Amino acid sequence: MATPPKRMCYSPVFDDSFHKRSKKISIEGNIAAGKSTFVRLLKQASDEWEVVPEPIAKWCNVQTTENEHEELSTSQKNGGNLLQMLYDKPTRWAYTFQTYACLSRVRAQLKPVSPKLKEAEHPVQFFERSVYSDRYVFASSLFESGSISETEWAIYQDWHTWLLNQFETEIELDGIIYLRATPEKCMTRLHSRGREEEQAIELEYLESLHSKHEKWLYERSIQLDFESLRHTPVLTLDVNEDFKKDKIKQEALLDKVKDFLVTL
Ligand code: UDP
Ligand code: D5M
Ligand code: MG
Repeated sequence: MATPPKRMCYSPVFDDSFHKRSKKISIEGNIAAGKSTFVRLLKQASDEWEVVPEPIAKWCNVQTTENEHEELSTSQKNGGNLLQMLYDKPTRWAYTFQTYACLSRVRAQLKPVSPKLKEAEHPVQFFERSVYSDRYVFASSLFESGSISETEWAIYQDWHTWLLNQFETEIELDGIIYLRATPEKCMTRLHSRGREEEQAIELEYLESLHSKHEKWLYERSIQLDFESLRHTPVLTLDVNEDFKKDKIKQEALLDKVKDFLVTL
């Protein structure tokens, strides 16, 4: 059977002139590397920059409907804390988590952009992580540690490739910013953040995720299923030293981002 044409022309969110002048950048990095802190800086730095945070609140409180105004009973409303379930029993929940993480990221990427961004001359959307880190960092690591079975991994890769190919034009990235920090630094920050669900995470898990990031974005040595992703430019920023309260470091990081954007 012939492959159906890509969906771009039929999408209600597709706007060709906006698509041509806008840039989509994913902010990647280990758990607690500083992504959310960094995207908050980006948001403040320019009126032409918008941020799509990771939908973590949704994962911690799964809702059975997207319609916030619809009346639902408590049992219908509360689908559970999937992030907690993942860390409590990864062999049971890792695959389910991947289905929901991917759904919520694709949905977030397909949301219409704000009217303000539409008017911008050089609009940039920064996404906190992507459907690519879901697969090449998390799912891959959870598969290697045995939390995702062979069958689940095969099914996951099949639908992930198919789905992303359907939405390729809308979700393709122009660049990636890799916030690089040691697993030990991430562990310190993870504890200082104190997100309840994550307190049992072990250094070994952060090391495994770090190694996946390094192979994907630093060494660029992993096999990728998506042709465009193989050539996506990557800016690596060392965030081992704290930047949260250091204006000079923040300016230096922002300058690197601006220089990177003009090359895209
Ligand atoms: N943080 C910090 N210094 C920094 C960057 C981050 O102390 O330079 C803290 C931040 O306040 C938070 C924790 O490290 O308590 C994790 O940061 P964030 O949530 O931004 O990390 P993410 O998981 O989003 O990468
Ligand atoms: O927070 C994101 C949290 O969600 C962190 O605990 C990792 C987890 N996460 C994010 N994406 C995935 C996938 N795809 N699989 C498993 N776990 C995931 P942050 O601290 O901002 O990184
Ligand atoms: Mg975050």
